[in-house]
Amino acid sequence: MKRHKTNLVNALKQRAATEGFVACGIAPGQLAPRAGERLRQWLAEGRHGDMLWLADRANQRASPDLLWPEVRSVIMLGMSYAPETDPLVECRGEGRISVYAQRKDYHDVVKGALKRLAQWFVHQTGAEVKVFVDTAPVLEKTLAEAAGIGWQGKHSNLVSRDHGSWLLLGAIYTTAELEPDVPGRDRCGSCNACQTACPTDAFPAPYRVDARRCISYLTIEHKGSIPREFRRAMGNHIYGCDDCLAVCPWNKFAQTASVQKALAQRLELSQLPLSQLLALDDAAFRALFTGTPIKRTGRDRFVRNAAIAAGNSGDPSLVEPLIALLGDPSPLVRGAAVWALAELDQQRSLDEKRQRLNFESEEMVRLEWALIEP
Ligand code: B12
Ligand code: SF4
Ligand code: SF4
Repeated sequence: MKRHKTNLVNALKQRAATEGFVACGIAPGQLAPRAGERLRQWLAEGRHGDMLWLADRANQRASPDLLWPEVRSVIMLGMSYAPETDPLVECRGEGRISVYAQRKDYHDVVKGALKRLAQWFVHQTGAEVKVFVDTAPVLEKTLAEAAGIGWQGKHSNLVSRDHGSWLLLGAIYTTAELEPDVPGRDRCGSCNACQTACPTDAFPAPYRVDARRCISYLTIEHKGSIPREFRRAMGNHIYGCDDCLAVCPWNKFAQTASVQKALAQRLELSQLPLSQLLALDDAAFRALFTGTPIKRTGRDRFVRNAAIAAGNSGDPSLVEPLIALLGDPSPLVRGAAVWALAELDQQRSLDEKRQRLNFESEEMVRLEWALIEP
């Protein structure tokens, strides 16, 4: 029987590779209580910010069997998205979009592959399965470590010896009883490159990211205006951030050849001029980002981010596009444009304030104007 199961797991791993997964491991259906305790502590400290959905189903997130009592094993999978260009190269006048977002939405790609693999597995075993990518109450990184495909690095993401920090994760929960792999061993050692690289000091203590300080959260998840204390530190990040991932020394083993065609990088998205992004209306936004994860954030939040990056650009040619945004229908965009214009050209912003403040009805934007002083 054991031999039969070993053959099954070997066949599963081979099949996973044909579906484009470069990593596959088995975790038990029950996580050690420590994971849940740490998750609850993280939530109690408010580190999830406005992502209330993380707290809503925290009990189910803490361990697979609390989400699905019949689960016996978790098949954890990783797909490579190793970048073709150096994500740390900054170009004046351009916006930086994180590596995972410069391609087709991984939720669709990974989910499709997971479903095909799960179907094959059901056919082989008759077991029940459920597949998850990202959005369900599942501690994917902790499970991936438990399944031996890597370890949670100090930046909290899963690091693999073969693919560095460039793996996207997915999970198949199953009622089948499979032998778990040996959990991944922490190989960060004395390295703290990711902590030093973080522009907003989002994890002064290793392994514990404060989402409220993370540029990824601020540019993608956060719906309000970007808190002032983080605006300059955002630099030209306009959608997500890879700084902590990109400096990880384990990336030297990652190969772009491991990236699936379906996840191929759209290189044109790695060098978009801010002047073009500031001018996007809804239709142009949707046309440019269709099929990518960026589309879900919506035009207003995206242009808000681009305006902040313009304020940080030192590029005087962006003054006019920012002035055009002072009359934008979205208060989120107007507010960001007020700040950015003042960063680029104090005198023009004072002139605009004199003309516009009396006509501004939105409290949030009035506050931005109020902070512009000679
Ligand atoms: C919420 C979320 C975010 C939030 C919060 C990030 C975070 N660190 O949790 C925000 C919006 C900031 C975010 C950003 C990013 N995300 Co995200 N995100 C998630 C999501 C949906 C849930 C993560 C979660 O459960 N967080 C809760 C906290 C408590 O979990 P945790 O950080 O793992 O906490 C553990 C450790 O802190 C540990 N711990 C606590 N104290 C201590 C102490 C010691 C000593 C040790 C050893 C451990 C330890 O225990 C905790 C519980 O296990 C997952 C998908 C999923 N369902 O898992 C994707 C996911 C983690 N994100 C992913 C990605 C790619 C990113 C970004 C790189 C995107 C980008 N380029 O902008 C950034 C990276 C930022 C970063 N450094 O984390 C990938 C990561 C893949 C990987 N290789 O790990 C995931 C798995 C999505 C996927 N399916 O691939 N994300
Ligand atoms: S994604 Fe960027 S802001 Fe967030 S923790 Fe990593 S380096 Fe810091
Ligand atoms: S950069 Fe260094 S500390 Fe951070 S995850 Fe990679 S190896 Fe670990």
